[in-house]
Amino acid sequence: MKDIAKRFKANPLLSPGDLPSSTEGLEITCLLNPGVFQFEGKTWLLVRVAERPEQKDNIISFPILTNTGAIEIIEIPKNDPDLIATDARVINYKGVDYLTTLSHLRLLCSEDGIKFYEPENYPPLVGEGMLETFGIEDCRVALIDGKYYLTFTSVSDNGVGVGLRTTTDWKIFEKHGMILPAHNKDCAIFEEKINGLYYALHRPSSVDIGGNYIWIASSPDAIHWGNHKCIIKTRKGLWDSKRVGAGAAPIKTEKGWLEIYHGANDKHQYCLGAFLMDLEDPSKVIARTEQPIMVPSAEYELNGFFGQVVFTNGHVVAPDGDTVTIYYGAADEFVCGAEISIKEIFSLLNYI
Ligand code: MAN
Repeated sequence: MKDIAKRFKANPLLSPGDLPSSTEGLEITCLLNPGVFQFEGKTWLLVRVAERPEQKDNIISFPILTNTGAIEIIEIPKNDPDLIATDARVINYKGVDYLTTLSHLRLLCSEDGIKFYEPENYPPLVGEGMLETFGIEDCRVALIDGKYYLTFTSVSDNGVGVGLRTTTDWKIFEKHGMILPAHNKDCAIFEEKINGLYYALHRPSSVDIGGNYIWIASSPDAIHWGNHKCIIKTRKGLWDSKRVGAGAAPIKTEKGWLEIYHGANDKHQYCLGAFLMDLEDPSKVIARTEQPIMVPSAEYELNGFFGQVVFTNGHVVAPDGDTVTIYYGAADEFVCGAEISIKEIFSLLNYI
């Protein structure tokens, strides 16, 4: 196994204590999984900010949004026989699933790609309406013809689906609602049309037959998606045996569209790998890495809110066309950075 990610010395770049919480009575538990883009000469992160009240002994408490956008706190005694709390991220109470934190998305920018700060007058993006009462998460940002397309996970007791908002100035957003209904997440739109159509990777989950696989779809307008095809499956016995999901928008290279994706095994260890799609018909996968290209190994990746996780949904490709700076969530708690060489990824791809 070869880990080819050169982690930033300054990691973690962002920790929960670095930002103020959005609301009195809540604290930031995790800063993770940023969408990434360039805007006005700077590198920007659209960071997932996961919050909950300070935890008291013997009680699990977490916020949810009401229909009108107000925050309601739910408190459940830990010894309640109707509570199943075995995963730090989700609980089940009286047969209903809840998240243990409520996420919104916050904009940060940087001149050097390492030190990030919150600029003034850029509002956070928060969940709205019945399909986002448990928040919005893990945004991918695609820039197409001067417009930014934000695809993120919308969570509520109805399920987990993909929401879309668009913007040109990061101040005014057009809301397009849920473009891919539950259960679906990890949606990354290609940053260029192919033969006149928009393309996107996405990750529906099929619980009984099938699994957590990566699919591709096309669309005339980036809102209505069809022509779905399953292109990447989990692999028994490997690091991506349990679930796979796309990272950020595929990178256009001479050899094809290169996608860095995450895979998890049944122990919930999240690693990164890569696959390559045909330039003219991206529903054809032409190569895939057998082994992961990045494995949780640094202290901040092994230990945190949910340990053993590296998860990326945002990157910047350097003008040299080779260096990809990925920004990633470590242990579901910190935002980190690392450089990966495209040439090195290519040397690890197995052609199919
Ligand atoms: C999974 C994890 C969580 C996330 C939920 C809802 O349980 O990825 O981090 O909050 O799904 O998307």
